[in-house]
Amino acid sequence: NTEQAAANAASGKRDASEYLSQPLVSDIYTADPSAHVWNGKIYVYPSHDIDGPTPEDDLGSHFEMRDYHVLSMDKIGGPVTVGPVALDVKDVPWADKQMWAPDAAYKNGTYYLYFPAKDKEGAFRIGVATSKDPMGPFKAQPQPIKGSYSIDPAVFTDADGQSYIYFGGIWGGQLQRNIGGKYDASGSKTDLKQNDKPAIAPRVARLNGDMLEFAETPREIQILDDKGKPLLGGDHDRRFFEASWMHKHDGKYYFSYSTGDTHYLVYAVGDSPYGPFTYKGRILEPVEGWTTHHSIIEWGGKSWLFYADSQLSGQTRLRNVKVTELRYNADGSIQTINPLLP
Ligand code: FUB
Repeated sequence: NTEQAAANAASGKRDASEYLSQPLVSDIYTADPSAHVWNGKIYVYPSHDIDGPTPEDDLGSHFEMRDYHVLSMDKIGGPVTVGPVALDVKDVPWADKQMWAPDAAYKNGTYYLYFPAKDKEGAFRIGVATSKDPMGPFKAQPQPIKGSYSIDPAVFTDADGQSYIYFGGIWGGQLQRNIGGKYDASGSKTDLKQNDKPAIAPRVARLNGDMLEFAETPREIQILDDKGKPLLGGDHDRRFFEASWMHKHDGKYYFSYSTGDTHYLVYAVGDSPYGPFTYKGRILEPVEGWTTHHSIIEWGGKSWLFYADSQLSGQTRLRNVKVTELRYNADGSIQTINPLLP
């Protein structure tokens, strides 16, 4: 991995030693890593980036992914196994293209893979596929989750066993075209263009006991500033763009996400899985490449941030996943990480 990064660096890119951490795998391009610890092993569910003909645009049309591979490792820093194809778009009856950021969950002997894809009408929906093996292969449900829309599902299971699905993404993720839960193909390409109104909210829904359907109509998640006011649409440094993740620390609920066009990973803290959440600060400063997308797990008595950048290729459409330690201050705030060494 380091050799490949060094080769890229030699061809005019950054030197490999300038990065805080190195790509986990270089056999395939990967992004949007959702990590989980099951049976003492770490499993990472990433997007599988491929090179395609579509030019880059603001809608992410250049992210033309068609399948998923699961990564596994016995420990952080140990060898990483790249699994075979875990799910292919051709085996998802309702999906047409763009298998974007997935997540996974486990319940009662079954692993669930949650994934967004565009349907045949060009609307993003969220599907579920199941397997008895965390590496797959997964078998997709014939239809997307009823009432689902937009992208970037993240499933969080609370201590009482109840699971919640967080999702949404503006611009190419189409959240702004689903106000009211119904897809409007003629809606804005970016956001609501209302800088002084509350920003478009990410969504959360309780999952049914079978993990295959929403148990309720998705709710809007409120992200507030330190005065209790909703973050505004014009606040691009802090407002929600995409890449929801939920984790708990010291009994508090941490909702984290990407600010997209300002390229930060940030977090907000609350007392319930539904929020409201109060914005607290940055987790990760901008990486090389337009996007990053993350997950946070505990392993070996420490917390770990999985994220992605474009170190290996130098291209936004061909990313590589990474991991680094995430540290808290005594007051529960997260220490901001710089992905590039000073
Ligand atoms: O990988 C495609 C999209 O880019 C993801 O769904 C977003 O989170 C962003 O990483």
